[in-house]
Formats: sequence, structure tokens, C-alpha cells
Amino acid sequence: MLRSLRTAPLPLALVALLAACGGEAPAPAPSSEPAAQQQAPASGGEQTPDAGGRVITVEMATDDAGNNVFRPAEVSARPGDVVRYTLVSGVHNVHFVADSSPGVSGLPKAGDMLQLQGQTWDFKVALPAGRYFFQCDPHALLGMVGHLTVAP
Ligand SMILES: [Cu+2]
Repeated sequence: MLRSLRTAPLPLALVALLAACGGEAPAPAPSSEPAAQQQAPASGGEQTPDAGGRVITVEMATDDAGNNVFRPAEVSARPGDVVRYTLVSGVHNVHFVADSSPGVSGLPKAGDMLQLQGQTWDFKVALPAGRYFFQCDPHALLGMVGHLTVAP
């Protein structure tokens, strides 16, 4: 199940669209594109790291005590790496909040909610060196936050 989710084929156009989604002003999903919304998986789509890059797994979980966490919460990556947020339990998303990184382009759009165990949301790192805040929107106030540190 995990594998089938990860390898579920995406329409190429959708992959290109996701890969191209960059740092433009975040626009709410237009309601005039119901077809695109229906086809969009609840993930950032599988990304492939650049040559020499790596895939970095970050778990998203609601543990037995009810704590909502990113594991690890402090992530280090280089440009060309892929950060693969992977749902372990609970319902979570990933949101690199633009207000926390003023003036930065290349932040991904807020991710959709992941609900199925093993579901993933990939972010291919294409950001200048720095430390970027991300959160799970429904659990940010409960401490489900983290940082991505991009090395030069
Ligand atoms: Cu969450």
C-alpha cells in the first residue's frame, strides 16, 4: 500500500505544474478549475532529487499521547535534495508560511491534508541558503512546527 501510493503515476502535466509552482504571490485555488482540483492528489507529488542529492524523510505523526509532531522537526538539506514529508498517523499538512520568510521566492504552496498512512508530500529544495519555518496548519498552535535549514 505504501509503495503503491508512492509510485502512483501522476499525469506529466500535473508533475510539471507542481514542479513549476514557485514563489509567486500565493493565490487561492481558483474555483474555475474543478477538473484540476479533482485530479490533484493530496500530496506534493513524487519528486526526484538532483544528481548527488538525496531524499530526506520527515515523519508527520500524532503519537499515543496526542502530540502532533514532525520528526525530525529540524531538517537540513541542500538545494536539489527532496524533503519527503510522510504521514505516519493523524491528519497533517505542510505549510512553509510566507510571512515567516519575507522576501523569499520559491516557497511551495501549502500542502493538502494527508490522511492516509504512508501518504507523502515532496518538496524539492530550491531555496537560497537559510532557515525556513514550516508548520502543520491545524496543529501549528499545538507545536507542530519545524525548520528547514538549507545549506549553501
Ligand atoms: Cu498536524
